Amino acid sequence: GPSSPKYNLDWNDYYDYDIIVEFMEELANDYEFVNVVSIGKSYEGQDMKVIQITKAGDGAPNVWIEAGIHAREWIAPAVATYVIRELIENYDDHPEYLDSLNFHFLPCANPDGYQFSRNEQRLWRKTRSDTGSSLGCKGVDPNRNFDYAFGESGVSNDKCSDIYPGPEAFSEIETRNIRDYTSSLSPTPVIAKALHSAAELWLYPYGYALDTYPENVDEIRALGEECVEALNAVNGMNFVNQHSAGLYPAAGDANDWYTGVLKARFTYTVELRDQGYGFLLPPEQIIDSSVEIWAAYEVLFSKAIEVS
Ligand code: 0X9
Ligand code: ZN
Repeated sequence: GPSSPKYNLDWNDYYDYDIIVEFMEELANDYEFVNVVSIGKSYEGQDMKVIQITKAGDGAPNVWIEAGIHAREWIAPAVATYVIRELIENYDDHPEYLDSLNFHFLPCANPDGYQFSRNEQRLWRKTRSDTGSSLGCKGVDPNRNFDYAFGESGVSNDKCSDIYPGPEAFSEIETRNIRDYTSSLSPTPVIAKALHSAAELWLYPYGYALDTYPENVDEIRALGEECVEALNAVNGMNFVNQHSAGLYPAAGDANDWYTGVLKARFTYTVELRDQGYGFLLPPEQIIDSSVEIWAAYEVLFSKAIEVS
Protein backbone atom coordinates (compact mmCIF):
# COMPACT_ATOMS: atom_id res chain seq x y z
CA GLY A 1 0.00 0.00 0.00
CA PRO A 2 0.98 3.68 -0.18
CA SER A 3 2.45 3.73 3.32
CA SER A 4 4.65 0.67 2.85
CA PRO A 5 8.25 1.47 2.00
CA LYS A 6 9.46 0.61 -1.47
CA TYR A 7 12.53 -1.29 -0.28
CA ASN A 8 13.47 -3.47 2.65
CA LEU A 9 16.24 -0.99 3.44
CA ASP A 10 16.58 2.76 3.62
CA TRP A 11 19.54 5.08 3.99
CA ASN A 12 18.97 5.92 7.64
CA ASP A 13 20.69 2.82 8.96
CA TYR A 14 23.23 0.11 8.12
CA TYR A 15 21.99 -3.34 7.12
CA ASP A 16 23.01 -6.98 7.13
CA TYR A 17 24.35 -8.58 3.97
CA ASP A 18 21.16 -10.55 3.29
CA ILE A 19 19.13 -7.32 3.30
CA ILE A 20 21.55 -5.69 0.85
CA VAL A 21 21.22 -8.72 -1.44
CA GLU A 22 17.40 -8.59 -1.19
CA PHE A 23 17.52 -4.92 -2.18
CA MET A 24 19.49 -5.77 -5.31
CA GLU A 25 17.21 -8.68 -6.16
CA GLU A 26 14.15 -6.46 -5.80
CA LEU A 27 15.61 -4.11 -8.41
CA ALA A 28 16.37 -7.07 -10.66
CA ASN A 29 12.72 -8.12 -10.38
CA ASP A 30 11.48 -4.63 -11.24
CA TYR A 31 13.75 -3.86 -14.22
CA GLU A 32 14.49 -6.17 -17.12
CA PHE A 33 17.92 -4.60 -17.70
CA VAL A 34 19.01 -5.31 -14.11
CA ASN A 35 20.44 -8.68 -13.09
CA VAL A 36 21.97 -10.05 -9.93
CA VAL A 37 24.64 -12.72 -10.33
CA SER A 38 26.89 -14.60 -7.95
CA ILE A 39 30.56 -14.19 -8.76
CA GLY A 40 31.37 -17.12 -6.48
CA LYS A 41 31.17 -18.07 -2.82
CA SER A 42 32.97 -16.45 0.07
CA TYR A 43 35.17 -18.54 2.40
CA GLU A 44 32.14 -19.25 4.61
CA GLY A 45 30.00 -20.12 1.60
CA GLN A 46 28.00 -16.92 1.06
CA ASP A 47 27.29 -15.94 -2.53
CA MET A 48 29.13 -12.77 -3.54
CA LYS A 49 26.43 -10.88 -5.42
CA VAL A 50 27.05 -8.39 -8.19
CA ILE A 51 24.26 -6.21 -9.58
CA GLN A 52 24.58 -5.69 -13.32
CA ILE A 53 22.82 -2.69 -14.82
CA THR A 54 23.14 -3.26 -18.54
CA LYS A 55 20.56 -1.06 -20.23
CA ALA A 56 23.29 0.21 -22.57
CA GLY A 57 23.64 -3.26 -24.07
CA ASP A 58 26.44 -5.44 -25.39
CA GLY A 59 29.72 -3.75 -26.11
CA ALA A 60 29.03 -0.56 -24.14
CA PRO A 61 31.79 0.65 -21.76
CA ASN A 62 31.83 -1.16 -18.43
CA VAL A 63 32.07 0.46 -15.00
CA TRP A 64 33.22 -1.63 -12.03
CA ILE A 65 32.55 -0.45 -8.46
CA GLU A 66 33.53 -2.55 -5.46
CA ALA A 67 32.70 -1.60 -1.86
CA GLY A 68 33.14 -3.02 1.58
CA ILE A 69 36.23 -5.12 1.01
CA HIS A 70 37.15 -4.02 4.55
CA ALA A 71 34.54 -5.43 6.89
CA ARG A 72 34.21 -2.54 9.35
CA GLU A 73 33.81 0.22 6.75
CA TRP A 74 30.03 0.03 6.79
CA ILE A 75 29.49 3.35 5.04
CA ALA A 76 30.96 1.88 1.82
CA PRO A 77 28.20 -0.70 1.11
CA ALA A 78 25.60 1.87 2.20
CA VAL A 79 26.85 4.45 -0.31
CA ALA A 80 27.06 1.79 -3.03
CA THR A 81 23.39 0.89 -2.58
CA TYR A 82 22.47 4.59 -2.72
CA VAL A 83 24.32 5.03 -6.02
CA ILE A 84 22.66 1.91 -7.44
CA ARG A 85 19.22 3.26 -6.52
CA GLU A 86 19.98 6.72 -7.90
CA LEU A 87 21.16 5.34 -11.24
CA ILE A 88 18.11 3.13 -11.72
CA GLU A 89 15.19 4.84 -10.01
CA ASN A 90 16.12 8.38 -11.04
CA TYR A 91 16.98 7.42 -14.60
CA ASP A 92 14.94 10.34 -15.99
CA ASP A 93 17.23 12.86 -14.27
CA HIS A 94 20.33 11.51 -16.03
CA PRO A 95 19.39 9.03 -18.76
CA GLU A 96 22.81 9.27 -20.39
CA TYR A 97 24.49 7.14 -17.72
CA LEU A 98 22.37 4.03 -18.16
CA ASP A 99 21.95 4.63 -21.88
CA SER A 100 25.71 4.73 -22.43
CA LEU A 101 27.42 2.65 -19.75
CA ASN A 102 27.05 -0.83 -18.27
CA PHE A 103 27.47 -0.91 -14.50
CA HIS A 104 28.70 -3.71 -12.28
CA PHE A 105 28.53 -3.14 -8.52
CA LEU A 106 29.82 -5.45 -5.80
CA PRO A 107 28.43 -3.58 -2.77
CA CYS A 108 29.78 -6.01 -0.19
CA ALA A 109 33.10 -7.48 -1.31
CA ASN A 110 33.83 -9.23 2.00
CA PRO A 111 30.49 -10.60 3.23
CA ASP A 112 31.98 -12.94 5.87
CA GLY A 113 33.98 -10.14 7.43
CA TYR A 114 31.06 -7.72 7.15
CA GLN A 115 28.72 -10.00 9.05
CA PHE A 116 31.43 -10.75 11.63
CA SER A 117 31.73 -6.99 12.13
CA ARG A 118 27.95 -6.67 12.35
CA ASN A 119 27.51 -9.50 14.86
CA GLU A 120 30.73 -10.18 16.76
CA GLN A 121 33.51 -7.66 16.52
CA ARG A 122 32.65 -4.20 15.21
CA LEU A 123 36.20 -3.30 14.15
CA TRP A 124 36.96 -6.49 12.20
CA ARG A 125 38.71 -5.69 8.91
CA LYS A 126 39.87 -8.86 7.17
CA THR A 127 38.36 -11.94 5.58
CA ARG A 128 37.49 -14.86 7.89
CA SER A 129 39.68 -17.60 6.40
CA ASP A 130 41.72 -20.04 8.47
CA THR A 131 45.34 -18.91 8.25
CA GLY A 132 46.78 -21.78 10.29
CA SER A 133 47.77 -19.30 12.99
CA SER A 134 48.95 -21.01 16.19
CA LEU A 135 47.18 -18.23 18.07
CA GLY A 136 43.93 -18.88 16.24
CA CYS A 137 44.03 -15.57 14.39
CA LYS A 138 41.84 -15.63 11.33
CA GLY A 139 41.69 -13.74 8.11
CA VAL A 140 43.73 -11.94 5.49
CA ASP A 141 43.62 -8.28 4.52
CA PRO A 142 41.94 -8.59 1.12
CA ASN A 143 43.26 -5.17 0.17
CA ARG A 144 46.79 -6.55 0.42
CA ASN A 145 46.02 -9.82 -1.35
CA PHE A 146 45.95 -8.79 -5.02
CA ASP A 147 48.74 -9.76 -7.35
CA TYR A 148 50.46 -6.49 -8.05
CA ALA A 149 53.78 -5.91 -6.22
CA PHE A 150 52.38 -8.38 -3.68
CA GLY A 151 53.96 -8.10 -0.23
CA GLU A 152 56.38 -5.33 -1.12
CA SER A 153 55.14 -2.69 1.32
CA GLY A 154 52.55 -1.92 3.97
CA VAL A 155 52.11 -5.49 5.17
CA SER A 156 52.91 -7.63 8.18
CA ASN A 157 53.60 -11.34 8.14
CA ASP A 158 52.05 -11.66 11.58
CA LYS A 159 48.85 -13.62 10.94
CA CYS A 160 47.18 -11.70 13.75
CA SER A 161 47.90 -8.38 12.05
CA ASP A 162 45.17 -6.40 10.30
CA ILE A 163 47.53 -5.99 7.34
CA TYR A 164 48.48 -9.65 6.93
CA PRO A 165 48.54 -10.06 3.12
CA GLY A 166 48.07 -13.84 3.09
CA PRO A 167 50.57 -16.57 2.21
CA GLU A 168 50.49 -15.63 -1.48
CA ALA A 169 48.67 -13.32 -3.86
CA PHE A 170 45.05 -14.33 -4.37
CA SER A 171 45.12 -16.80 -1.49
CA GLU A 172 41.59 -15.57 -0.68
CA ILE A 173 38.55 -16.83 -2.55
CA GLU A 174 36.98 -13.35 -2.34
CA THR A 175 39.85 -11.66 -4.20
CA ARG A 176 39.99 -14.49 -6.74
CA ASN A 177 36.28 -14.03 -7.42
CA ILE A 178 36.83 -10.31 -8.01
CA ARG A 179 39.82 -11.03 -10.24
CA ASP A 180 37.91 -13.59 -12.32
CA TYR A 181 34.75 -11.52 -12.71
CA THR A 182 36.45 -8.24 -13.63
CA SER A 183 38.79 -10.07 -16.05
CA SER A 184 35.77 -11.56 -17.80
CA LEU A 185 34.27 -8.15 -18.59
CA SER A 186 34.48 -7.08 -22.20
CA PRO A 187 35.37 -4.37 -22.92
CA THR A 188 37.81 -3.89 -20.05
CA PRO A 189 36.25 -1.48 -17.54
CA VAL A 190 36.87 2.17 -18.33
CA ILE A 191 36.38 2.93 -14.63
CA ALA A 192 37.30 0.64 -11.74
CA LYS A 193 36.77 1.85 -8.19
CA ALA A 194 37.04 0.74 -4.62
CA LEU A 195 34.96 2.34 -1.85
CA HIS A 196 36.51 2.43 1.63
CA SER A 197 36.43 4.63 4.72
CA ALA A 198 37.42 6.74 6.54
CA ALA A 199 39.93 9.39 5.51
CA GLU A 200 38.06 11.68 3.08
CA LEU A 201 40.46 11.02 0.24
CA TRP A 202 40.19 10.36 -3.48
CA LEU A 203 43.25 8.21 -4.18
CA TYR A 204 44.82 7.65 -7.57
CA PRO A 205 47.41 4.95 -8.42
CA TYR A 206 49.79 3.53 -7.63
CA GLY A 207 49.61 2.68 -3.95
CA TYR A 208 52.48 0.23 -3.57
CA ALA A 209 55.35 2.73 -3.64
CA LEU A 210 56.04 6.45 -3.70
CA ASP A 211 56.68 7.99 -7.12
CA THR A 212 55.06 5.13 -9.05
CA TYR A 213 52.33 6.06 -11.51
CA PRO A 214 50.52 4.54 -14.48
CA GLU A 215 51.42 6.10 -17.81
CA ASN A 216 48.11 7.97 -17.98
CA VAL A 217 48.34 9.38 -14.46
CA ASP A 218 47.83 12.92 -15.73
CA GLU A 219 44.29 12.23 -16.94
CA ILE A 220 43.52 10.13 -13.85
CA ARG A 221 44.72 12.88 -11.52
CA ALA A 222 42.94 15.63 -13.43
CA LEU A 223 39.64 13.76 -13.35
CA GLY A 224 40.11 13.00 -9.66
CA GLU A 225 40.52 16.72 -9.07
CA GLU A 226 37.22 17.44 -10.82
CA CYS A 227 35.55 14.70 -8.78
CA VAL A 228 36.60 16.11 -5.41
CA GLU A 229 35.64 19.64 -6.46
CA ALA A 230 32.13 18.42 -7.25
CA LEU A 231 32.03 16.32 -4.06
CA ASN A 232 33.20 19.11 -1.76
CA ALA A 233 30.78 21.62 -3.27
CA VAL A 234 27.76 19.63 -2.06
CA ASN A 235 28.23 19.72 1.71
CA GLY A 236 31.42 21.71 2.22
CA MET A 237 33.62 18.69 2.81
CA ASN A 238 37.37 18.85 2.31
CA PHE A 239 38.14 15.63 0.44
CA VAL A 240 41.58 15.64 -1.14
CA ASN A 241 42.62 14.09 -4.44
CA GLN A 242 46.04 12.55 -3.87
CA HIS A 243 48.50 9.84 -4.82
CA SER A 244 47.55 6.58 -3.10
CA ALA A 245 51.02 5.70 -1.84
CA GLY A 246 51.18 9.21 -0.36
CA LEU A 247 48.70 8.05 2.28
CA TYR A 248 51.13 5.21 3.01
CA PRO A 249 52.73 2.74 0.62
CA ALA A 250 50.79 -0.53 0.72
CA ALA A 251 51.15 -3.26 -1.89
CA GLY A 252 48.58 -5.71 -3.17
CA ASP A 253 45.56 -3.45 -3.03
CA ALA A 254 42.67 -3.98 -5.41
CA ASN A 255 43.11 -0.63 -7.11
CA ASP A 256 46.73 -1.26 -8.09
CA TRP A 257 45.64 -4.52 -9.67
CA TYR A 258 42.75 -2.80 -11.51
CA THR A 259 45.33 -0.35 -12.83
CA GLY A 260 48.41 -2.43 -13.54
CA VAL A 261 46.93 -5.80 -14.51
CA LEU A 262 43.28 -5.33 -15.46
CA LYS A 263 44.28 -2.09 -17.23
CA ALA A 264 41.17 -0.14 -16.38
CA ARG A 265 41.66 3.43 -17.54
CA PHE A 266 40.39 5.49 -14.56
CA THR A 267 40.97 3.83 -11.20
CA TYR A 268 40.46 5.25 -7.72
CA THR A 269 40.22 4.16 -4.13
CA VAL A 270 37.86 6.48 -2.29
CA GLU A 271 38.07 6.90 1.46
CA LEU A 272 34.63 8.06 2.56
CA ARG A 273 33.71 10.33 5.47
CA ASP A 274 35.55 10.29 8.74
CA GLN A 275 34.21 13.44 10.48
CA GLY A 276 35.98 12.37 13.67
CA TYR A 277 34.15 9.04 13.86
CA GLY A 278 36.60 6.85 11.97
CA PHE A 279 34.89 3.63 10.96
CA LEU A 280 31.94 4.36 13.27
CA LEU A 281 30.26 6.97 11.07
CA PRO A 282 26.75 7.56 12.48
CA PRO A 283 24.01 6.31 10.17
CA GLU A 284 22.55 9.84 10.18
CA GLN A 285 25.40 10.72 7.79
CA ILE A 286 24.71 8.02 5.18
CA ILE A 287 22.55 10.23 2.99
CA ASP A 288 24.82 13.28 3.05
CA SER A 289 27.81 11.06 2.39
CA SER A 290 26.02 9.38 -0.50
CA VAL A 291 24.74 12.58 -2.09
CA GLU A 292 28.21 14.11 -2.19
CA ILE A 293 29.70 10.94 -3.67
CA TRP A 294 26.96 10.89 -6.28
CA ALA A 295 28.05 14.39 -7.36
CA ALA A 296 31.58 13.07 -7.90
CA TYR A 297 30.23 10.06 -9.75
CA GLU A 298 28.33 12.29 -12.16
CA VAL A 299 31.68 13.80 -13.14
CA LEU A 300 33.24 10.36 -13.43
CA PHE A 301 30.45 8.79 -15.47
CA SER A 302 30.24 11.81 -17.78
CA LYS A 303 33.95 11.50 -18.48
CA ALA A 304 33.58 7.78 -19.19
CA ILE A 305 30.93 8.61 -21.79
CA GLU A 306 33.02 11.42 -23.27
CA VAL A 307 36.10 9.26 -23.82
CA SER A 308 34.24 6.21 -25.08
O1 0X9 B 1 44.93 0.51 3.88
C1 0X9 B 1 44.06 0.40 3.02
O2 0X9 B 1 43.83 -0.65 2.43
C2 0X9 B 1 43.20 1.62 2.66
N1 0X9 B 1 42.86 2.38 3.83
S1 0X9 B 1 41.75 1.77 4.87
O3 0X9 B 1 41.71 2.60 6.04
N2 0X9 B 1 40.32 1.81 4.19
O4 0X9 B 1 42.11 0.41 5.15
C3 0X9 B 1 44.01 2.52 1.75
C4 0X9 B 1 44.32 1.92 0.47
C5 0X9 B 1 45.11 2.88 -0.34
N3 0X9 B 1 46.10 2.16 -1.04
C6 0X9 B 1 47.42 2.23 -0.75
N4 0X9 B 1 47.89 3.14 0.06
N5 0X9 B 1 48.17 1.37 -1.37
ZN1 ZN C 1 39.47 0.02 3.73
